[in-house]
Amino acid sequence: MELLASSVRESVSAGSGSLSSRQLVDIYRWMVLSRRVDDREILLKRQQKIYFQISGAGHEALGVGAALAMRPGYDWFFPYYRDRALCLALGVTPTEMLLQAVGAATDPASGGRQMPTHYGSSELNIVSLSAATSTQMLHAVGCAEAGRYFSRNPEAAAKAEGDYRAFREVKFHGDEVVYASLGEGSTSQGEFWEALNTASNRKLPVIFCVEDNGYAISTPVEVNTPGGNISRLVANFPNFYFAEVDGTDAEASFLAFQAAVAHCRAGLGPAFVHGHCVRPYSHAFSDDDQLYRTQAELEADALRDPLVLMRARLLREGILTAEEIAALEQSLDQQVAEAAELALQAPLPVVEEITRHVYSEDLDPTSSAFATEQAAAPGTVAGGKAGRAPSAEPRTMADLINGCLHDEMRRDPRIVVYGQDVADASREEVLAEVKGKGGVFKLTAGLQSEFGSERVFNSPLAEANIVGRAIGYAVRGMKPVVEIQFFDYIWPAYHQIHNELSLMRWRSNGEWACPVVIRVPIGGYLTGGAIYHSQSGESLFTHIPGLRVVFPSNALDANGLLRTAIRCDDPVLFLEHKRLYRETHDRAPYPGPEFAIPFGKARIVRPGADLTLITYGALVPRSLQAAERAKREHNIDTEIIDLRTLNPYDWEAIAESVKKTSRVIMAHEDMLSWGYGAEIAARIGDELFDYLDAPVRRVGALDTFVAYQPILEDAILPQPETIFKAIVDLKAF
Ligand SMILES: Cc1ncc(C[n+]2csc(CCOP(=O)(O)OP(=O)(O)O)c2C)c(N)n1
Ligand SMILES: [Mg+2]
Repeated sequence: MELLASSVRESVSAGSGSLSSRQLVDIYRWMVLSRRVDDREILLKRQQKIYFQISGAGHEALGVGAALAMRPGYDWFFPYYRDRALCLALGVTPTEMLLQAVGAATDPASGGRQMPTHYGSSELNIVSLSAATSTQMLHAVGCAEAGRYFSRNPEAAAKAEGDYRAFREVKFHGDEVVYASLGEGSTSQGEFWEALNTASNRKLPVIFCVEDNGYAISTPVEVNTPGGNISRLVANFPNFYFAEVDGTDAEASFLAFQAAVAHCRAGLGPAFVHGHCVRPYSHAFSDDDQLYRTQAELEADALRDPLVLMRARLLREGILTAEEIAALEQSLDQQVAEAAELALQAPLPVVEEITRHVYSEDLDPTSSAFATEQAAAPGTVAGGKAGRAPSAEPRTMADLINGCLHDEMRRDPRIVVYGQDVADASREEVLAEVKGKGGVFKLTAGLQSEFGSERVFNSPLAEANIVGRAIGYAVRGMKPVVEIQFFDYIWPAYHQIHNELSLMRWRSNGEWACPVVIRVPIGGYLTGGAIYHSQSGESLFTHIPGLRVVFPSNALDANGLLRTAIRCDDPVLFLEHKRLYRETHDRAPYPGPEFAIPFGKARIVRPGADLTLITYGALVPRSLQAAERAKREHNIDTEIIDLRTLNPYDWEAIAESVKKTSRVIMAHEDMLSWGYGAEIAARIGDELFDYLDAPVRRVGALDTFVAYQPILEDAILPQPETIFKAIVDLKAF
């Protein structure tokens, strides 16, 4: 079967125009195979041997047409759940599909973690897909950017020891194309438009395929698409090749994809293939389309079933007889029945393995490999703009982050930096006259000037675009170190962070990973920052398995932790407190280009015997002030633990201190209720109860947003006074 597909692929991709009889038979074979796998799954679902079913019925002609115009393992694929025929024709076997349906341990796409039709194959370049509609559009864009980057900078693909590169396989081809598909309903998602934006602007070789079956579950096309036709809406995007085809006609579909591929391979820009197809089955097994579609409409659709149409053509043109078609279909039935038998006998996943691949098993950021704090000699090596001449002068957190970015970019050609306003200037020519911006907080200043616009550039003003593309870059082995301009505006990217970035490794059972670094200025105490420039909210991210969350409180820690974040193999949210960027008290000399701090190692900021105060970020200096006052005025000796990383966090340091002091305050800037401290307090209560002489206390902001007027801001956010009172109070308990 696979051999036949490749023979079709080779002869038709030579640009021969219409298809031969043999090729049409092969296409019919793929289409029927796809439908038969669906029908088998439906049977298994009725028998309660599988747990979910969604079919690719009606989309087969479009999928086979696309697959035959492209090359598996060479081109890249971001399909969606209707793409069964596409994936079969690319080389996923019916057995592999059914292994996923039964949730087998040997399901190669997810090891029993994902629903059926959530494909993924590193061999075929099919990137693990989620159930979220449209997120993959942005991954496809980043993937195309990475392919272009590697083909222009092949030396960047070289394996390197000592960081994530040792574990990321890189393959690329100068003329590769990237396929990304979705339903017409899903084109309503912003991510679809954000992807068109960047693919168009950067002339990327992405083929966007809209599989338009007229419905999004029960919602008809005109509700999602003004005017009812997506082709009309996208027609003005520059650099695109556009095709609108009858997606029930395999030959027309194939020819559209062939032209789209030619446009993309030639480097002319992206392509948009809009295929009109049908949905002969309900949305999914659990849906009943007779509740919202008339009988007449269903009957009209049945006449456009791509299998019916192709069968009629084969008969009409005398390519196959009815008996030959029956024999072919019977052999496919047999093949699928055997595949189902194999799947039903396959071993099931073992419960003990379920936490595997939440994080990298190859590179542990808590390990001693990242403990180079002692080895590095402060002040001996200059870091980027922060100190071109070697100097032991203390520098701010902003300087040491900037210096780390410079040094890491010099060391690792796979790093790209992008985000809103991070470039010195998008119009490079102006840099002859002006200094350049380099970020609203200047954290990325000078990076574009040193490393060029291919590695450091501005993104559109769209946060999901920034993170979604980073996922696509990273699955190719690149290291995007992106910036979200303000934590307050991270929310459009939360879907990508929660459902894609942090999940990629686990949901693909370790097959795919996207170790991205997201740098985010966070926090208040700005005097006038108000609601939309003062937010905290780290616990919403520490609650996501798969994501590392870092929150340094001083310049030196920021430098060493950012280096670990960049070199490690997990996605990292790197939170930078805006108020600490340029403080004088937390400055440090540049520690050199190999200075790294492992994750999960707290720092004892102030040793003490009476009480433990656990904190991080901007509350570290405030806690220190409070502790000094408590010592002065009440002779209370407070031990302050700066967690530095929130996931993982240093439980050993907490436990050791609590066992010593028996009194604990957990203090953070974020709102008190459901905050990060709730988890730590609960765990202390649970595991260290016997050592406690008093209840665990928490200090946090009022349960409200930060107001503009400084009197209100001061009252809302925890102050040194608040912490001081908590210390005195708890000691007296
Ligand atoms: C972000 C998101 N919202 C909602 C859903 C639930 N959902 C799954 S499929 C679907 C309809 C998709 O319709 P369309 O894009 O036209 O694709 P089709 O199923 O018709 O091929 C919806 C609403 C989802 N999976 N993801
Ligand atoms: Mg649809």
